[in-house]
Amino acid sequence: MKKPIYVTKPYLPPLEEFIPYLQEIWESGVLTNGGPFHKQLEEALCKYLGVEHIALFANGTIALITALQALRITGEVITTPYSFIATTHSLHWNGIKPVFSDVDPDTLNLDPEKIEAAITPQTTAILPVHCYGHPCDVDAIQQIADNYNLRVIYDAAHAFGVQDEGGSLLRHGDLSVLSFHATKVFNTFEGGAIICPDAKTKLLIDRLKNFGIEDETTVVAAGINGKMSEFNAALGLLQLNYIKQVLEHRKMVDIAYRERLKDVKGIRCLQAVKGEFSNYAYFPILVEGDYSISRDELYYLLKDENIHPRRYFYPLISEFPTYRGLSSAHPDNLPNAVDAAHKVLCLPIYPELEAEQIDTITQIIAST
Ligand code: T4K
Repeated sequence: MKKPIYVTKPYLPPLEEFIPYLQEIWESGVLTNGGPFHKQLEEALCKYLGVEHIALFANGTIALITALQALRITGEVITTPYSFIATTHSLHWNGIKPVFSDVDPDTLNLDPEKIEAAITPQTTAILPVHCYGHPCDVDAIQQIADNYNLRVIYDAAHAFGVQDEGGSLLRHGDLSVLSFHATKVFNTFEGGAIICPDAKTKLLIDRLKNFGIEDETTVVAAGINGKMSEFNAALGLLQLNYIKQVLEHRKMVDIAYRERLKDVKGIRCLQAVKGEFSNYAYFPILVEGDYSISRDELYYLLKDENIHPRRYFYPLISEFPTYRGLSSAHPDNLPNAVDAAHKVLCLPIYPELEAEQIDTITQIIAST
């Protein structure tokens, strides 16, 4: 049996480079609660991402839940069914009703033209996802939010380092939430962050992630424990030293796939994000009706060869038992999302993926 090829493989810097960080933690005895590595990682990420304020978290999901708490979001929130389940779960955990709206068939992000029809007097916010790290139509979404006095929280779990003409994509909306999970472009094993627009918001969020504690005797809010440990922060600092080469390699994989798949009938690559702005987080292809076999048949065919692409995001969030009873979850309301969920296959993409492995994957796809 050939070596398995998974959809991703976390980049791990040389182990010996992590030892000095561990020694420092051991010597200081500071393991968590905003220690020196935590502070250093915040500073380094602000610089790298080109943002002013960042609050680190134990994972992206708790960051999303806290972001909604920080803005006191209630009632209904318009969101995409075409995402990882955590997006909608973060609403559920806040007692907020998710309202699903359809995606644009080309970007697979929320279609701004559909959002307006989903607004009711109970709507308080929009929770879009920069799916696969591809930017949402941020201007159109902000326009709708301004017109209806809604807040915008971006689930930017896939969008680490993504830029647009004006700078970091993460500056848009009221808050943006990142994930640093092992499967992400930049990882701290587990981790996440909220990009905050100002120091006041960061202070509020920093308190919320630390039980609402202001000082030894003062608790100002019903916070949670969402803190990132020193271990994870140190991993982040080490990973940041390698982010440039990680992105370069991912870019090479992206280019190779596009080149090798461009003439395969029935296989459509999602439109590329402008070179210097992209993070090459995922490589989704759409298996269209004129391909020789169905998406699922191709998925199993590759699996038989020990190649493990993923059907992100199938099933849709709106199809899971927790959410399928909502009126907005009806497939007739979400035709583009339903279509994408049945066509998309995310091909393996990660820094160590070898040219030969790309050849094998694309040859199977092209010759089927
Ligand atoms: N919002 C969005 C839009 C998200 O995509 C996510 C997470 C979140 C919010 C929440 O952020 P976090 O709370 O997770 O920080 C994975 C991840 O667990 C999840 O973080 C991610 N999105 C989602 C898209 O993918 P699975 O169930 O696909 O993971 P798993 O364990 O099947 O891993 C996929 C492949 O990666 C494996 O086949 C092998 C490889 N792998 C994975 C892990 C964990 C490794 O080689 N090493 C590893 O340690 O969910």
